[in-house]
Amino acid sequence: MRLVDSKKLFELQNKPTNIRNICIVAHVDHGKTTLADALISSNGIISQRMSGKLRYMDSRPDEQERGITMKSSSIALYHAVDQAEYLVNLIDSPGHIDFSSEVSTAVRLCDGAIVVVDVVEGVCPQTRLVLKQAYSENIRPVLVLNKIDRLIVEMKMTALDAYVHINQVLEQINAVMGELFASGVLENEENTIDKQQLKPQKKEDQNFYDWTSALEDADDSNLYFSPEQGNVVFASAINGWGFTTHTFAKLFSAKLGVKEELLKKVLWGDYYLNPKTKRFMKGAQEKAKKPLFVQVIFDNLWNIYETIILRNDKEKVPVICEKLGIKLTTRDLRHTDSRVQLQSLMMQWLPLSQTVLDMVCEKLPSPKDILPEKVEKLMCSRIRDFESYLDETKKLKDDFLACDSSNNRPLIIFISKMFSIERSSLPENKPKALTAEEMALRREKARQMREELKNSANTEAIPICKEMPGDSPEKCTEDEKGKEDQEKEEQSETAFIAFARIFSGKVRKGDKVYVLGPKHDPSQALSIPDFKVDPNKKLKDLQSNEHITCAEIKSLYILMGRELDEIDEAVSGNIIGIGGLEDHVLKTAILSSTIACPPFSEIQYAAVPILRVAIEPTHPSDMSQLVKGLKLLNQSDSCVQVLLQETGEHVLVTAGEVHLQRCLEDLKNVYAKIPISVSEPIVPFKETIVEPPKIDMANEEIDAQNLDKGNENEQDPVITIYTNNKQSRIKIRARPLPNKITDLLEKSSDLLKAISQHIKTLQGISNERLENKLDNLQINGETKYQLSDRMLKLIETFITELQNICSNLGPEWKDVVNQIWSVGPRNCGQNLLLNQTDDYQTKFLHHQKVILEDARFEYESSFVNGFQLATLAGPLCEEPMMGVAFCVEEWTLEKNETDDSTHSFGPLSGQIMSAVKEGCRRAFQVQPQRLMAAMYSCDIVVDQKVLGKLYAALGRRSGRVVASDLQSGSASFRVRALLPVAESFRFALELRTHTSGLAAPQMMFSHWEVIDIDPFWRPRTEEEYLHWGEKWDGVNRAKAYMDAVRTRKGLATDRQLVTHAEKQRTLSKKK
Ligand SMILES: Nc1nc2c(ncn2[C@@H]2O[C@H](COP(=O)(O)OP(=O)(O)OP(=O)(O)O)[C@@H](O)[C@H]2O)c(=O)[nH]1
Ligand SMILES: [Mg+2]
Repeated sequence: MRLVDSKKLFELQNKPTNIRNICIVAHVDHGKTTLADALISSNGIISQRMSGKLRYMDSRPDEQERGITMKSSSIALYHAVDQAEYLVNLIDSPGHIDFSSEVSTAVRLCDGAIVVVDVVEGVCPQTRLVLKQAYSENIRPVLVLNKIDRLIVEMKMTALDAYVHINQVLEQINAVMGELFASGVLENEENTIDKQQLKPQKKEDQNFYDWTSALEDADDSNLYFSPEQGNVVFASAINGWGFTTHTFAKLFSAKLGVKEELLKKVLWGDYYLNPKTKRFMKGAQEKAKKPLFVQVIFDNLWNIYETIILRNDKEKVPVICEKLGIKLTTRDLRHTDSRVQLQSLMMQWLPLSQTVLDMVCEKLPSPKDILPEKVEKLMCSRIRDFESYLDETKKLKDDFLACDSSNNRPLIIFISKMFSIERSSLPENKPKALTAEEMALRREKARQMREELKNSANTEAIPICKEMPGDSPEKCTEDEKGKEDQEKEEQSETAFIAFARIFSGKVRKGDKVYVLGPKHDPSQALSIPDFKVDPNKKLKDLQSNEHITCAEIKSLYILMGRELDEIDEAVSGNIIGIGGLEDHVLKTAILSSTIACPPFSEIQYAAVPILRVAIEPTHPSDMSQLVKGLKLLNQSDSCVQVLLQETGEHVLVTAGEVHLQRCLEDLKNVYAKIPISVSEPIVPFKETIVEPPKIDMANEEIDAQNLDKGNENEQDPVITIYTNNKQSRIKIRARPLPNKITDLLEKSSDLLKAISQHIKTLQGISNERLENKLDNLQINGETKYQLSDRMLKLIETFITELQNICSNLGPEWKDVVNQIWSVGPRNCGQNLLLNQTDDYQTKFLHHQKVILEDARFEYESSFVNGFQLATLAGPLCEEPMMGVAFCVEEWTLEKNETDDSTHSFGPLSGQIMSAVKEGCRRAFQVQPQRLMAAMYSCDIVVDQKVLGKLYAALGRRSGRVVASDLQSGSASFRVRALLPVAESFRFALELRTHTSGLAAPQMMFSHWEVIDIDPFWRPRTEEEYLHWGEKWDGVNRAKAYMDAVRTRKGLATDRQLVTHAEKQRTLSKKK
């Protein structure tokens, strides 16, 4: 039974200083949901006995079945520390890498985080990831070292060994924090120096900056986890206990006759108790003494576990209870399962929920404590500077900091995701509990009916009617039936609830608010005089340049895990659910009373959606249902992408296999409710070129002599191509781009995209007569074709970085910075178009307004588009290119007075585009071509017994092991491997079956890697002929991938379908 009703929670909502918004984050299976169970049971929402077994926050059937969390969900808990009452909004997040986007959306709403670490497994990849996420969102973490019982029961460690082991784990975690801190400080310093440099400098010596001092000056005292500070809980979530050293300081201060404060300091660390002097001394390790922590805490703990669990000594249980001053019920004492006894004993002695919630309330900040840095980070994206906002927007910073709900404060609500729920389970649609009077009335009615039935003569003929009078079905007219059906249809529909946090102001049911989309630009909207938003427009009615709608708040809820409690209003600082916004919000948005509010910076997702499948309804007539379902699925999941290909295929892009399965389940059962067929996974590839190989496939050096000359038709690497009307001649050469440049391009994709956008605007202006257009472009004294200071700064950094890289490369790369003409595909990819002509000028990175008097300028955008098209679909199998530089060595354009030829070949711009595209493809084809495969990095913890099987499975799938370490104190290995995505399907399943469930991989997209096999390979050198003969018909992995893609896309392959053709004969004989 719930101990605290929603009225009390609602009351607490109004005191932001006593609110804690926190999430539980960790690596998969480290015990987040089990910990959440323990915390929830303290509020009586689930019984203590069921805590750890129920996994209440895993409300989906598939979550329960698989035993992993897939969606993050929030629950409001009540907690009292001394006299103060707190409201804790607790979000349980998934740990599986496929669902890391759910962690990002949860972290965005919180001020603090509980980081759970399994002490046996220690720091795992996701532990790092979540710590990084928490750090970058300015969230304060506390630590729970979970599963300490495993050290005793499974690992059979002694108390001292366990202490040493835990020390190491703690050190690992703190090392991660240290790394994050150092990189964060340096980044901040860089920004401040930039700002200082922008200001006029007075002293000359300001140019000199001491980097080392930045790290030394920065305060990191609160950063690390240390038991003496009370931000580390030692726990076993499954057994329901947990403590900090402060808990024991309190318990033992009277017993030992020592002050609590002193005990707090010496309980953790290298201290021991000198029995003679009765004093605490330093240097336990040196003198081979037992540290105080082991002596006072762990020895007792070990004693209890050994007695109850390992020796199952039933008689000792009452003795222990008496010593600890705990009373167990007779039912517990008689229970045959010793774990039950242990659990109820430990739960009473060291209640986990109390320890953790106390720590949360004491150590984690309230919404009022939001830091100015965090506010600025929320308000600005990477290429936006806070100072560049208009005053109205800048003023909002104070409102964020005040976290106040008085009427003069603007309303600012951030929605981090939309989650779906069956409409029938919304509180307003649930049958309401009857009041005592209503029940009495019903009883009376029922009694009357019974009497009537008794009195009537022919009782048997009248069917016993269970419905209330007036509800009988006979009375339903056709009309009403139709209505009912309609209602039913609506009932079965899913409703979307916005998962939101109020940062400022107060929201009431029925309020009208602006919904600001993620692309909203406050400066632009504010600069338009009399800016109005059409109140009837919904998200689907908006034009591409509109990002604001008006919406009414239909319902507000307190989130209670599986349930929702309806409320009428909510104030700043709270995490709430908002209903009725499905037509206004796709995934994230801001609700505000002012359009000056900027959209929040984009949430950084760790997992890249990479796994694609094409889906179609099993019955073609269900197509519209499918489309509707896909739309809902897209809205409900921040990581999924739904695409409609040019071919008409519906493609679903997900983060991994588990994510895909969840999406398909949702689609089949909730959103579309139709049977669907799913294609085999579509694996993305990239196409690239490499330097000519020096070693052949037989591992022999290739030189001029042993190359089979007759077979070779070396082509000139420079391709000359003409437009169809021969008016323009273009010479193009393709070169493999050095890795460092590719990496830089990848890193700066958002910047490059912004530059391309800018250049397009410039071109637009110049094409349409600049003079006429200029007036329209003036916005607030700033012209649109001027880049912001921040952009200029970013471009400058990019140029310096690129120049640094190029100066270490060969002479052909020396002048890349000035030669860049475009990047592709889609203006932000990892291929370059370089202008190496003598007489044509381009300025990509030099962003000035360029209006050339050159006749070719008019066709420049066609030229660039040709390159974009070529890089979007390469010649191998129409997949995007990566890491290729196309150097244009010549571009001539003859003046053509008569327009005849233009007519017969179409407009010149089109001809140039196709000529460039064709030229790029041909230039690409004369180089050694390669496919690039997407690689997963897998992290697998395996028992040493099955290590061999894991290696074999990896080998079969062309994976390779990068590192493998023995986990300290256990017999399992942590293996890090790289595996091509194309080979990864059902890898998890295979591993599970081959290793009897002892190994489970965590796979995450890592990078693109060149498959070093020529897809068109055939023996060429003498050694290769010797090895394979002239006609080689083995399996070429690269070719197999290429052909699979080509077949899927309906392109020609060289596969021979008929090898031995023979004329068909009629076999039947005439009789
Ligand atoms: N021995 C032991 N097992 C525990 C403890 N806490 C949790 N477990 C077990 O660890 C497994 C995973 O627990 P969950 O709470 O589902 O883990 P989680 O972190 O929520 O997992 P995901 O949500 O999938 O990331 C379950 O089988 C739990 O019973 C503990 O303190 N000791
Ligand atoms: Mg979980």
